[in-house]
Amino acid sequence: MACKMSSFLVRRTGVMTSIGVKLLLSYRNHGIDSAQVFIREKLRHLLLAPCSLVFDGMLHHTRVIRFLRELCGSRVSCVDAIHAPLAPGNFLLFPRGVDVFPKHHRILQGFSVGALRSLHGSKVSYSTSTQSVPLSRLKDNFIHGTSGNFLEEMQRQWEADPNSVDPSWQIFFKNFTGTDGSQSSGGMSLVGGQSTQDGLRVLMLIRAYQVSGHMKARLDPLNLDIRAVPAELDPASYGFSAADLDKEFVVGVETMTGILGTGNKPQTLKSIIGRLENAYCDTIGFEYMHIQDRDKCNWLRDKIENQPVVLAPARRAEIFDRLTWGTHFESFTAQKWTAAKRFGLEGCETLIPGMKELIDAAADAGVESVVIGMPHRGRLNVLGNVVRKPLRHIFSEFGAGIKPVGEAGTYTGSGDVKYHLGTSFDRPTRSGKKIHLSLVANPSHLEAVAPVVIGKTRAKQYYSNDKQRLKNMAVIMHGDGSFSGQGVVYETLHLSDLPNYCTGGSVHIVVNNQVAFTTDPKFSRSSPYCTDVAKALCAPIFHVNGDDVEAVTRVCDLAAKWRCQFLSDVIVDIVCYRRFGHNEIDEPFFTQPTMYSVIKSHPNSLAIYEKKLIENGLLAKDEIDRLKAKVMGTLNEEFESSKNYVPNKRDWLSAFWAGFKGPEQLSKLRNTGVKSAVLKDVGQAITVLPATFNPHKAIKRIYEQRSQMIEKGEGVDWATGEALAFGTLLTEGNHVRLSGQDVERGTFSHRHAKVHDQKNGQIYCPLEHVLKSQAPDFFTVSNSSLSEFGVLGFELGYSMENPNSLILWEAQFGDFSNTAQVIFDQFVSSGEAKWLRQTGLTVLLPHGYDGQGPEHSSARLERYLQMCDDNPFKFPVMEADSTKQSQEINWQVVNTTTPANYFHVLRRQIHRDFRKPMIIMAPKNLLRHQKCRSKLSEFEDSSENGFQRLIKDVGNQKDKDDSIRRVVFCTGKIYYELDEERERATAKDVAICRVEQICPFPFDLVARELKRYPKAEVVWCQEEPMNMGAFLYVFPRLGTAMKNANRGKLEDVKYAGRSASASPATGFGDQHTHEQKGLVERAIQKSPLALIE
Ligand SMILES: Cc1ncc(C[n+]2csc(CCOP(=O)(O)OP(=O)(O)O)c2C)c(N)n1
Ligand SMILES: [Mg+2]
Repeated sequence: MACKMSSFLVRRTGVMTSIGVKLLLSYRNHGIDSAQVFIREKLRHLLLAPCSLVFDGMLHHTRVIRFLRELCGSRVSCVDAIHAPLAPGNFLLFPRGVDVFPKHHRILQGFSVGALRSLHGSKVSYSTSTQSVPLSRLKDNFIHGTSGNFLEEMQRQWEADPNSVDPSWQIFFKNFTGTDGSQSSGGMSLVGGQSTQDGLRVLMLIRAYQVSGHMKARLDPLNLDIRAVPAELDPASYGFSAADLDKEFVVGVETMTGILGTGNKPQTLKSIIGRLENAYCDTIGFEYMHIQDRDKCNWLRDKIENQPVVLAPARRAEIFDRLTWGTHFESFTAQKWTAAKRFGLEGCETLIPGMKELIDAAADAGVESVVIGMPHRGRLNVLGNVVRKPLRHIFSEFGAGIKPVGEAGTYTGSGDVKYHLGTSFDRPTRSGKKIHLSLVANPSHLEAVAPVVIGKTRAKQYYSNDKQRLKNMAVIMHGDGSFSGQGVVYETLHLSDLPNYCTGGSVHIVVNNQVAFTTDPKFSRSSPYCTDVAKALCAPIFHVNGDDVEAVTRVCDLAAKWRCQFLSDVIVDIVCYRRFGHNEIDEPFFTQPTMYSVIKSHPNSLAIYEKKLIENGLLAKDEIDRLKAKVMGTLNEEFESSKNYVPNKRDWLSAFWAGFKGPEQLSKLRNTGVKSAVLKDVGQAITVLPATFNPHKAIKRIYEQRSQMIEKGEGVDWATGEALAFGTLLTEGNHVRLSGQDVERGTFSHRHAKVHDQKNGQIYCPLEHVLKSQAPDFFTVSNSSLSEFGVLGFELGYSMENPNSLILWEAQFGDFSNTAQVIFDQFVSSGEAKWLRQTGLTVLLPHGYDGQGPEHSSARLERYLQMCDDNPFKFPVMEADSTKQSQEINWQVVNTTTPANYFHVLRRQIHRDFRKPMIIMAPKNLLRHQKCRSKLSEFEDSSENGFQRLIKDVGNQKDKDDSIRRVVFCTGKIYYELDEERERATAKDVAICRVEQICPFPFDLVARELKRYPKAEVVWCQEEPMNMGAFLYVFPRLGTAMKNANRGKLEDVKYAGRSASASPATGFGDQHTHEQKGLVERAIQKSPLALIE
């Protein structure tokens, strides 16, 4: 039936509605961008036509509406109901979606034709469907009742004359009917009786499986997690009955793969449903329809909907062998060490064959090295069976926990429990390759290791020139409770596609035993799946029943392939159970009686697989027995060998670390100064912008000033000093990387490491051009995501890979670093002691009281000092360069007050044969302070230059000075305020000494200064409250130095600073000034200070 011109509104509406269907599909499947392309390509000519067009609510998405408005201006409006006739040339968008819009919008459902008729009279016409369940009565939220009618009308038109409809619809109908239109017979029965409505109904059913099939999958091995099957998976919802099962349908769609691929022949409804059930509702639940990229969805659809290959017997034997290893490792250790905590894998033994499959597949795709992070659960099993740490070594650790023998017999650290230790080995793969696996040591703090793993992976990619990110890959394991509960998971996931943090995607495996310690999932997360957080990244999620080992290996293989194909994250969620308590000594029946009564009689996955193989004749019984005997034999042999096993020196030295020293091997400090010519060259490179570049005029001025500093050799400011340190390290072959929030410009607008061309937006980074043809990323400065925990963890992991690099993380303000406290406590301050892994990670924490209130004044210096492991009461034996003291300490805390000293301390990080983390209290107001300047000569290579742990009073050079009535020790920027007050008060008899390195404490230099002023009153001055800042760290050490110098005792030390306080600083500006002035005056005042009470 041809459409009459007089019914233009319906016709147009019909066209638009039908296009709307396609648009919505496009939008749903591939996202807004794809939908916009569709609109641009397919609708533009219609939108520009001078006629009224109605979008009946498909285009409800605000971005689509905004986009249409951009395209068509004010002709587009969005209304709740039609109140007036449509003016020609106007568009009307009205919402209709059932589950998208509030209830009151529902009244709009199905009203289009009626409403339009009332407004436009007989111009509006529609035909009644002859189908048993017309589309017009379907409740689907995107096929509106009227849409079906219009679509049918258009189909009839197309049947009468294919060229009468838009070419895109010609293809659409052709695909749906399997004919080219001209041979159609009345529009209804085309292939096996298929009409457009039928086609749409089948399409909707298929889509429902793709979207929600996982809800029906048999995921829980215990069968306790009873989930309601979504109504949309019921064919009856689309009007299908048993009578339809044998009807044939063609469901090919140009842009799809799998069941919807155009290559499909006519299929009966039964066979379509069968395929869908197999693909989506068996023991794997695929969640991927949230991915907004058509190619990725198609890639997955192809793998999911086309049946998995039947495994060859050899593959089955291999899986069985691997599962036997995974299972017997646990039972063997359980039997040998009945009372030991090992956080066994029982209930998820299929993880072992799964991981091996993953690694094999990754190796086949070109991966050469895998960095692994994982929690306690199953760690020993993974170490032994996957990473291939010698079993005898693991078994030996079950004993008394032998201290390994260091090179000189002492560097053994304080150690850690066996299920936290890291290691690395080369594992042979199925295809005969070798793949390097390193398991990163981790603390008990769940998920904290995740960013460390990706940082290390990124570093490996950098050092191996792995530009495609194919050679090095991260695999991170999680528990169900921690994956959904810990925020650092989200922080880590969000680094995955950032240019300077991307690792080409990680494979995540969740050992989802459906419990967290004693807490059930319903009390530990608000989302249906523990993996839902990953949907934010558009990562595919494969839920798999942990009892089905072949399914587990299949998804692990698919995950590796996905990662290597699309270089983005992917999640495997192994739904399993925990056979015992949280650990082996725990009683699970206390809290999960129902679950554990099922678990008690539940066979393990090996028994299930063995039964299946035997019953189906898939593997011979004697083959099975042979494999089992082999595994048990090896376990017994390793156990015997473990009895006399003495571990070698720790394997902490990877190739890059060869030659680096432990504390018992004294390292020499090299000079940190730089030859004047090099300084000039680097100085030039970092202060000159290309002639054609158009910087902001303020930046131009800054760069000109920097250039002057280098040229004149004086007045070098903080940012220039820092850039000189970075630049000179680069010339010496060291990689430099600075990351953190807004570090490129610098929070305080002082660094301007990257300059933006004001005309074309191009970016120039002078430090990227210090060397001729400098390699990309050799110098990296990068703004990070707004994360501290995640990003600091990342940089830590990065820093551990190669010592010939200066890796820095800067906090926006120092106190924001407390959201990364786990990384400081568990890794940076204690990692070397626990795991013998060194790092020279350098942390810049802006600190200083300048009236900005409680949250922007203090970097919580006291916390970092509290974690220092030197003895406050012992005066150490110090050699000239104090290197031994630095080698023995766990980390360094410094608060430098001159650009030159900052330069030297940064360079010192590299110019020694060991690595130590360094926490720097970074200045704020010193960045522009006129007195906080250095001469270029102070950066030069000379015997006088180098990092000064303590800067003695600049005005007092005598070896002994009886005239000084007070010596004030302080640290940081308060020095400049004290100096100013001293000048104001003409208090020449006060000496001020700056403790630049607070930890390790410069006992020797403090004692030297104490001796220099034998009559002086000893004062510690600080701007922080008494319970904060350096005071509590310095106080006992100052006492020890006084005793050593014969200058009195601890009680003689006086204090000039703020009183103890809960909040780090006042929020009232006047109060701040009053307090600050008061403490500085007290430190300089004529009369002696009172003793501390
Ligand atoms: C950050 C953190 N909080 C608390 C704990 C204490 N804890 C250890 S294991 C555990 C349960 C972990 O549950 P899940 O992530 O599901 O792993 P599972 O033990 O079940 O394998 C808890 C709460 C911890 N280790 N780390
Ligand atoms: Mg759990």
